[in-house]
Amino acid sequence: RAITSLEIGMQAPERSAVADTGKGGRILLVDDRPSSYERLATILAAEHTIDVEPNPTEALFHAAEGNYDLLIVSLDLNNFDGLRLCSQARSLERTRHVPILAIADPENSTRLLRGLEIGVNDYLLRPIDKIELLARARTQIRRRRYTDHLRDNVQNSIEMAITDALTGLHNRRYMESHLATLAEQAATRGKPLALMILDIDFFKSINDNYGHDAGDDVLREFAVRVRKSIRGIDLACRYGGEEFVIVMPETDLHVAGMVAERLRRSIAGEPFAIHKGAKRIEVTISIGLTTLEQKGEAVADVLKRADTALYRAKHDGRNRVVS
Ligand code: GH3
Ligand code: MG
Ligand code: MG
Ligand code: MG
Repeated sequence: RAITSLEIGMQAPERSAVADTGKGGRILLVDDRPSSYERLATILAAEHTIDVEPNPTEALFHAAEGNYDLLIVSLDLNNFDGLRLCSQARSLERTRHVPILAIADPENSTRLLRGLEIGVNDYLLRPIDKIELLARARTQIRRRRYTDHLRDNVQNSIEMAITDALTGLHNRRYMESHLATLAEQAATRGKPLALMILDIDFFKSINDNYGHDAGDDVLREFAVRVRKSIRGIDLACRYGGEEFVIVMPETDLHVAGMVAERLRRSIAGEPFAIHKGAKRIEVTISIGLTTLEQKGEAVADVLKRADTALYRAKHDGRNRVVS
């Protein structure tokens, strides 16, 4: 399910981004005619930092590495094809969002039209007017910064929407939206999938004895230890207050059992430090473990089975793994 902008609380751009003058940008000027680039660079240097690169292949490399706000590309190069650079810059992930301002002689206007089709953002015809060049460069740089700012906002908001704020693990919503996909992948690839529910034992009494903040410290430290015991492809989430779920692709019951046991020991074996107070707290967890049993099994059933196993782990005395 897609996350809507309303849900992720997208914010209006900050005033500073809107009021940006577009000055102080980093511009890469691609031009191999000294008479041309010397003049352009002199004009632009009044407001920006300019690098000049005559070779489009080199330019593409610099553009991908150099964090430029704007590419200015001459389409009447002596020795190269500037259009090709424009189209390559548009298709590369690293340069896709860098605006391009093309420059051409009027007799090359068909190349300019091609450029616009390829994704050039704006153009200027020679002879270049100083004021116009500066104005168009500023406009592109301003827009570039503004869209970067929006993109960062969206990324942060998505991050927040799928992350548990206390522990930094994924949240329940994210896990639920991905579990079905992981189960489907496991089924089509004929691979096992393990899932465990972990619940901290007598967590209420940790809160009661040491305070809610100490309880929060324990949850954070618990998440740190969980992260240490799982692989990159495993999915760990905070499922509820002091309940966590770990989904392990390509893992059978035997291996998952060893992971669960190792994790249980890593919790019980090392008392937890809390912020306030020198005392370290003994913590144990109970784990209910299961695997995807057949193709197309509903993930709710898998979760239910893990929960039943967890219930038995609690009932049998806690600080144990049951599958
Ligand atoms: P059991 O061994 O049966 O799991 O006992 P328990 O005390 O862990 O279980 P119970 O479900 O009774 O208590 C869970 C407690 O977790 C109750 C709730 O106040 C606390 N809790 C839930 N979320 C948070 C949180 O974010 N921070 C803190 N400090 N406590 C939380
Ligand atoms: Mg409980
Ligand atoms: Mg508990
Ligand atoms: Mg619980």
